[in-house]
Amino acid sequence: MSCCCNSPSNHAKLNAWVDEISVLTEPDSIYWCDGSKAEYDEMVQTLVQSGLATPLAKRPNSFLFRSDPSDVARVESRTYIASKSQDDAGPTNNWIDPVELKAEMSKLYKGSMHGRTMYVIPFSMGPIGSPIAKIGVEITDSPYVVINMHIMARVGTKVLDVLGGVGEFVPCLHSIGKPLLSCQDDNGKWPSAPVEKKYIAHFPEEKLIWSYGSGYGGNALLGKKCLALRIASVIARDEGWLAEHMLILKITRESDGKSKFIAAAFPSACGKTNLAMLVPTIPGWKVETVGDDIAWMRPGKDGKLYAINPEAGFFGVAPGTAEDTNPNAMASIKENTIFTNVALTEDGDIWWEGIGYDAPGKLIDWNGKEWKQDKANKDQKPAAHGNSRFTAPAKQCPAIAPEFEALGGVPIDAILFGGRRPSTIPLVHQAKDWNHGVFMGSIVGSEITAAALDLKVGEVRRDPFAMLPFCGYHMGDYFKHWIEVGKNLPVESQPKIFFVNWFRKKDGKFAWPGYGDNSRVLKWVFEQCDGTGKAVETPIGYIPEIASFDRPESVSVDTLKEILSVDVEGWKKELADVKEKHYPKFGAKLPKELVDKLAEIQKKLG
Ligand code: SAT
Ligand code: MN
Repeated sequence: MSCCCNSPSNHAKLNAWVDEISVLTEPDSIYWCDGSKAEYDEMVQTLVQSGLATPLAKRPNSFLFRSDPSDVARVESRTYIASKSQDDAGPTNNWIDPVELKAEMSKLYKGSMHGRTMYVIPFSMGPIGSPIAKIGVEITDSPYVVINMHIMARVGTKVLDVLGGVGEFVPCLHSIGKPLLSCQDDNGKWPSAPVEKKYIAHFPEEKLIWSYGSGYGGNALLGKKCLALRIASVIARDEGWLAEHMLILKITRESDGKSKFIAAAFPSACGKTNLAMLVPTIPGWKVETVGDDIAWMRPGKDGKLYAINPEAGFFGVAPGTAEDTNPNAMASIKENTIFTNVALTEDGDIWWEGIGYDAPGKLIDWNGKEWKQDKANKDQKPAAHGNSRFTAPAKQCPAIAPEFEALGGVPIDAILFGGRRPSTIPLVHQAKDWNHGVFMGSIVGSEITAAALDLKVGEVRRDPFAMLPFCGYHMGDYFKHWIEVGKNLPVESQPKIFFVNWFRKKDGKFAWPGYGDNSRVLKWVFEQCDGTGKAVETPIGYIPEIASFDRPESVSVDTLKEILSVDVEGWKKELADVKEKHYPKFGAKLPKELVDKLAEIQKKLG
């Protein structure tokens, strides 16, 4: 196979694409990633020498990066679904005509890799060779992206072997948008483009991703939100499966060794990683982690839904992660970890707000400035950015499930939805059937606790299925797809669907302890799936029987009764809000099944 891009692959389409992009972006050289440890080490050394990475004396093979202060999170305002028809992107996505967007972005990509190496990263989302996995190839001019992709996906030569000469792959083009003039370097500064030049673009018909101008997280590690959610949700719709923003956990009753697998979706800041790595407070139960962010679920021959975690690592939020809230996460980041925008201690360790102990001495904050903790100063700026992250191999998690790499996935017994809801929504309730569960997913949201943008305190910011920024097509069609998937599963094999709420308040304080005590709710979920649970039927679904529910000592019977009862007036308001404000957004694409379900519950509430 002749190719000017020194390709190790005989895949003509891939080579032609790499050639085409190198002509457009004009890099100094092209490097095909083999995924080896030597490659990782070499790239890290280059990053250390250039001043972008700081080795951490206290954590073997671990490094700290500080990004540009303007490049610290996903940029939803610059994220686009460029489908041919605007109606296919729907009311919840930014849309630009794909022809127009390509013309605009091609201008930006022209020569954008000057003075840099263009890396070609073949990667697999999902265990290599799994029938549920998908292959992508990311082209990037960021070595930071390469090393993060090494941890977050399976990368390198093995993937090219599976791809062969004609296999399908999702092309993912990424440039940080900072070409170098001759003899220039980055001067130890994080390269990126200003926000008005950033684009995170998805072309769903072509199954193509173009990202420009950001080097950070989900903007740049294109296997994650861009491929595994936005593009995969479109592929899943076409192929009859589900690509979801869900953790996957395994819960085992140790007395008889029986296990159930649970997938769960929550909007951000609801403790998804903590739930995925939960340490139960009830004796005799064990929780293990399959995934903390994304689940791909396919109907199996036996009619059950089988899920894989398409990722190989955790890209977790650092602040708030501590030994007592998430010991498994803390153990996962002891070594071989990349930290971004956390604070640095004098002895070469990391620190962040909520790590569980005071800042030791003088720190360097995420902006690279000296910082000393001043507890008396309530306005002190945090040392670690609120969205600072760790990138750690999933295999380093002591609670990783043995099925983490199971090629066929794990059979899902239950699906949970949840949000931060100080009132109305009980600790847990179970859907009466699949479509009721889809209804629950469609109304997920968190209550605004501090006045934000255009919402008032107490209003609910809806985030259906926690997929608002991640669904690659019209959300109304997405609801419809969920209903269709359910129809194709025999009722007895369908996962049971639950709605949980760890955040109920009483007299201004959390009424439920959360964290490890959430295992008590998982136990009830387990038993409901097992046919041994004790439940009460209500207008909103099944609720645990109080007498047999495993209550923690810190929660009184009265409080438990309160958080496990139906707040009829609250629910009437909730449903009116869904009917009047939330559902109309989806127009004619809102499935009739959901309208009917809403009416049915309203009627039962009286
Ligand atoms: O930056 S990521 O998209 O990878 C993480 C997140 O925002 O949820
Ligand atoms: Mn996420």
